[in-house]
Amino acid sequence: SIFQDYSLRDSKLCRNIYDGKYIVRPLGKSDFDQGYIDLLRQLTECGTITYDDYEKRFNELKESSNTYYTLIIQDKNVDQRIVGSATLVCEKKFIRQCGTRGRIEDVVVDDRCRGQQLGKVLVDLLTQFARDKCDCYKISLECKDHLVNFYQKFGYKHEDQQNYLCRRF
Ligand code: 16G
Repeated sequence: SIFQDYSLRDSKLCRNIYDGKYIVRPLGKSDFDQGYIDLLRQLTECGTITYDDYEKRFNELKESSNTYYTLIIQDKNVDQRIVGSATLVCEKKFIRQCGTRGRIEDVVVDDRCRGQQLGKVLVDLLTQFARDKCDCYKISLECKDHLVNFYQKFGYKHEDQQNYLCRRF
């Protein structure tokens, strides 16, 4: 997985987090019980998800090897709660010399833990990983207007003549 061949502990960004009150690590099955889905509800609707639903989807994602990389931040003190999460999805293509395109998805930080740069740690780590380990030729993301400034700090920008279109069902 990501985090076996990518030493999070070596990352300067993560050092404070390891020494302090948080742990950054890949999502695990037991995170269901630590409030992972409730954290995602702060981003969008999740419906009713039982442990069986969660485990089934977790296994499906894992079986798609080298594709889904979810990082979580866990509070070491407050009930071992999951307080941050973000996912990198790597899409393999024929174009760009059989290249790989990355997408940053489902970035969420608990309302109660704002202002501690937890979102920055997640986005930085996944962005570096996408570039250095997955060899992505580009990474993209979609976000609300008020978050454009936040993502621009990591080098994400609007591209000329590229629009985000969406059809909902
Ligand atoms: C945001 C998220 C996207 C997520 C979507 C959920 C980031 C960078 N973007 O656009 O990943 O899937 O919200 O909203 O985290 P939806 O439920 O309306 O699709």
